[in-house]
Amino acid sequence: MKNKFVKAIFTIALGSALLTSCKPKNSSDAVSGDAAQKAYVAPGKYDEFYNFVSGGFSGQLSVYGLPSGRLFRVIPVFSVDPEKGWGYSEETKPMLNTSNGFVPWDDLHHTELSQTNGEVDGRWVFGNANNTPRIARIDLKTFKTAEIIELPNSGGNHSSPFITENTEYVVAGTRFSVPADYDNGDVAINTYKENFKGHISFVKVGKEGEMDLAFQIVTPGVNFDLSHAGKGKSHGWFFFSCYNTEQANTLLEVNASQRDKDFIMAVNWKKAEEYIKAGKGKKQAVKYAHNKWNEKTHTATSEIKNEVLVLDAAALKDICYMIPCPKSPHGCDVDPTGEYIVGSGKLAALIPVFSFDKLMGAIKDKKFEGEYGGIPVVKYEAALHGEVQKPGLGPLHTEFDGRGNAYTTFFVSSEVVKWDIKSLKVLDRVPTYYSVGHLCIPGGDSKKPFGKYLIAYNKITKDRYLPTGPELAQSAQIFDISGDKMQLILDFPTIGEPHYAQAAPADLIRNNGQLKFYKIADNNHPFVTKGEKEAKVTRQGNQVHVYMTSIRSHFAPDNIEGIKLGDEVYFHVTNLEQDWDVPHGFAIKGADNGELLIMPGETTTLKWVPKKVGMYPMYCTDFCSALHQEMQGYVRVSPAGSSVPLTW
Ligand code: K7E
Ligand code: RUQ
Ligand code: CUA
Repeated sequence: MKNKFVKAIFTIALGSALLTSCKPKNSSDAVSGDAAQKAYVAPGKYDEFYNFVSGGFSGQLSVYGLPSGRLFRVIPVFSVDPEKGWGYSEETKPMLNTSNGFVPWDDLHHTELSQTNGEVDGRWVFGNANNTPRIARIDLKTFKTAEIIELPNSGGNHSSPFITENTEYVVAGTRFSVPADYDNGDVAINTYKENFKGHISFVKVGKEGEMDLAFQIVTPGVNFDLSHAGKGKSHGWFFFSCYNTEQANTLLEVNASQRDKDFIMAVNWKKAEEYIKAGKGKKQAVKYAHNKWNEKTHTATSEIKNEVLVLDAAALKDICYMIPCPKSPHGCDVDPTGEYIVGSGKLAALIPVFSFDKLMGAIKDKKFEGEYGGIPVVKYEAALHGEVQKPGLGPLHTEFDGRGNAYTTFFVSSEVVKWDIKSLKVLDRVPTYYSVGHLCIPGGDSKKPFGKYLIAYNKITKDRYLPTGPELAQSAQIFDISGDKMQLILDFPTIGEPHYAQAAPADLIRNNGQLKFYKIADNNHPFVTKGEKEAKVTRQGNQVHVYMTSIRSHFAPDNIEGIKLGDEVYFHVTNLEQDWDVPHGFAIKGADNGELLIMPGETTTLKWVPKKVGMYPMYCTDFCSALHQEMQGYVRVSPAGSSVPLTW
């Protein structure tokens, strides 16, 4: 009865929200008074915060300023990017290697800044690849993707990449239950209950940020949706929202949401670490890629690993516990004190808030209501701090301001709701335009939020900008949350489809030892050319290596003859500039590997296999000086077997 009723309400609400949200909600008076001034950053002035925004199905990560909403940079991560030659240059191609070969696209949902003592520290930002499960680490000294690790036994790496309070681990949970890679995946889909499993990955992060897949925990088949680490008193625990605990293999609403409650799974990872140390992990044969960027040689390497250690949650009994959580929980967020765990049932009409202390008591006193696939299920009331009643429709994600308030997004009723964590009273609500997914408060999932701004990342744009045909940019909105009432101060368009985003004070990132250019003396690239006089062209069989330099405003060499059909030509271009902000580009007619963008002091390689005899112009693609247009040259391609000598 109750089930049907909630479902009916949800269906009606969803239906009407989709209809009404298409109408402009008097958008013109949404911004008022001093709002414009609050978002205004005068020309030549810097923003207060860096905002690292996931690019969704663009596979990239973009960097904005807050509160201006200005876009500074798109960092290529999981998708090729012709603008920067990412995935096109020979040096970067290995970064996109996987156990499935070269994968030039993915879907990046969540960004997570590294932390020290539970506070954002500005060293790295992590991102997840949802489709071909991977985690990337971006180095904030260079704003470049430094490392990508693939995750075996996973499908839809959604509950990822969330971190522990000293960045000990970056943690990921598989969204799809799948047969483990070490079992045979060639099974009937309707054997889901027997053969499909959940896996959580613990990726150890070293001093320099280097990642290593330390171990995995296998669970019965559930879909892990989102997660967050405990902090402070709950440091040592990790919390995952789980849906489809019916273990259905088709997720039509009737199937996946039959149960009144799904779960939040609490994981005692300190205990899991002890079990690993005690040799309780089982070695399983799997294949996954581990790709690293080497800052010394400016080349990437990709290694395929063959093994992972797996702990069995059901066999060990005391590393995982299920907490019932109303209908299809999505967001799973832990407040700055580490005491409160907020679950957000997408189909629920309330928000349950769990207490870490009560959960620990319930586990100690064995207040269980049974098992789920061998994992103890804690009684709902025994772990519950309380419920936020009638907060809105379709709760998704919650962040915190560090002043005792929580802010939750509501997709269906299209609003952000502010509530008091202790009393669970709703304090304020503002509409979003339209249908908000994630939100971000700088430091909002850490121990120390900077609760001045809140950014809502909306799924639907409709009438907010000048129309651009059937497809519109996604829309973000900035709210000032420094007062009692939230105030909308700015809309700004975003790239791809943002999900989660994080932000950090600008000075933290600016003062982290950011690099301005590479010292040419330190360039150890195997094909570096350290001065124009050393520029040359060499041939080994049909491989031609061009040791090329670029400096304002010419290439050396700039006229090459003796290339023959059937040759593979490698242009190794070294940018000799030793000045901030003077990249050169390189392109040649007909090249199917795009272009290069070479930073000062760097060497980058374009592979080109000419397909036709003829004259091929090449030029610099980045406007670099008054004589940029003069930065050009020719390559002559002769028939195979021609006697034209190699000259330059
Ligand atoms: Cu809510 Cu992929 Cu984080 Cu998007 S998920 S909204
Ligand atoms: S040129 S400044 Cu092609 Cu008109 Cu660009
Ligand atoms: Cu170098 Cu333009």
